[in-house]
Amino acid sequence: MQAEFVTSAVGKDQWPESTLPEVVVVGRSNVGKSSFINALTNRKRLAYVGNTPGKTRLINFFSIDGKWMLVDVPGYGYAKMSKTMLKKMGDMMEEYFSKREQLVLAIQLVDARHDPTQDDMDMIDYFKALKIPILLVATKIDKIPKTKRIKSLKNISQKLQIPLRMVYGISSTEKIGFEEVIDLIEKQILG
Ligand SMILES: Nc1nc2c(ncn2[C@@H]2O[C@H](COP(=O)(O)OP(=O)(O)O)[C@@H](O)[C@H]2O)c(=O)[nH]1
Ligand SMILES: [Mg+2]
Repeated sequence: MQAEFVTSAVGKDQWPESTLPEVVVVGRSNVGKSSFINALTNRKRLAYVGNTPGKTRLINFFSIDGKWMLVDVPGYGYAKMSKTMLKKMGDMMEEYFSKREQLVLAIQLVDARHDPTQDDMDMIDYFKALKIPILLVATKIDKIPKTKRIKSLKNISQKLQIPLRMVYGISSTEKIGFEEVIDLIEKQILG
């Protein structure tokens, strides 16, 4: 997979002038979003790992194989952010989710070890309301014993009301689960 940074944007006027299908990656701060993007694209520092949570406050666009765009938005649920900043980021993301016509898939990351948070549920409800297809990715699956992984995916599927076939477990550190995720993204892009 050939990934290339295209641009960062705050508002609509800065979104790239492209008609490629877009896949957005969302999740709570520290869920492993940057690690996921790097592992998916085989790049060490395409997205920054382990930086101050909530520091990446822009929408970042990456072109993948010249065929589609991977879109990275700020992590949510970071408690130490001011109300003003939260509102600004919320508005920025809402504008993107609701107005970007070529958005074909939302990859929602949740931590495989825990129940989804209220923020996760709100995010999912929002995508459902906008009729944006959702792929749920449970991160850090390496931290769960192999025999308990299915149970964890089933729990997430049930709590978020997403069919199990749209729930995948991945590990960015052990590079588990990425082929399946890539297959699904490609299917979704082909429509
Ligand atoms: N064990 C394990 N740790 C991970 C995995 N993905 C991310 N991490 C760790 O979780 C922390 C947050 O990761 P990061 O990618 O920066 O999360 P982000 O805030 O969502 O972008 C870092 O310490 C990562 O090394 C994973 O698949 N397995
Ligand atoms: Mg990050």
